[in-house]
Amino acid sequence: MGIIKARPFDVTLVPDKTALVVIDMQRDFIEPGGFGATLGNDVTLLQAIIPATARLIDGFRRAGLPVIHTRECHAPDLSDCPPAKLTRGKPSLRIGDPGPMGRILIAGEAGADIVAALYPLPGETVIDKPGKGAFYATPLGDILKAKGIAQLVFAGVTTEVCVQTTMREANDRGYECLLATDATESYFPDFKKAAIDMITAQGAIVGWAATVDEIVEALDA
Ligand code: C5J
Repeated sequence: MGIIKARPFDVTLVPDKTALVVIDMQRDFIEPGGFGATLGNDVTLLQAIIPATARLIDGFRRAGLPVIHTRECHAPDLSDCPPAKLTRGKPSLRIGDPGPMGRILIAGEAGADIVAALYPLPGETVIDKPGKGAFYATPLGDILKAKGIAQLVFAGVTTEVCVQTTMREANDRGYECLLATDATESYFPDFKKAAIDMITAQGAIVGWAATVDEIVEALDA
């Protein structure tokens, strides 16, 4: 695998030690009528990264490296959703309420599933997570350890919430983290830029950033 021309400096991904983590590319965040839309957000911003994210996933599949998908969702009885999360904000529909794609952010409902264009292949790991970070209350750490993974490439939504939270969790656990800048998005473009700046500042304090083309070129090398 080649060197990636990343920010703030080049990074080399080690074959067999690298996995892709695609965060929460779910209908509830990306399609009209889901959780993101009920919070008053413009979901078309997030739809725009689907083609770049698909190219990144294809690059990992071609290289034979693991692709891990996450979904932010809760048990139907909401036993894993703290009241502080349930009552936060002023959405038109709260978590668990019935919406056009089933109950909002509930495991097994159509809205909680991953968008068709990025759907996991049989055998790929799918992690359901009740929090913003993908390590909290999930088997992700054990799965990565079993696969011998040391480096993680991140894509998905939203940049400053679930993606950045998971990158910080991973960084604290000793993983080298690289964010694919055109395969992540926020409902707030300024927040995306700020998150990437925060991640890469101070000599990659949380991790590196590179484009999908830069990453796929290295995977194909
Ligand atoms: C949010 C996420 N923004 N996946 N979830 O609530 O970033």
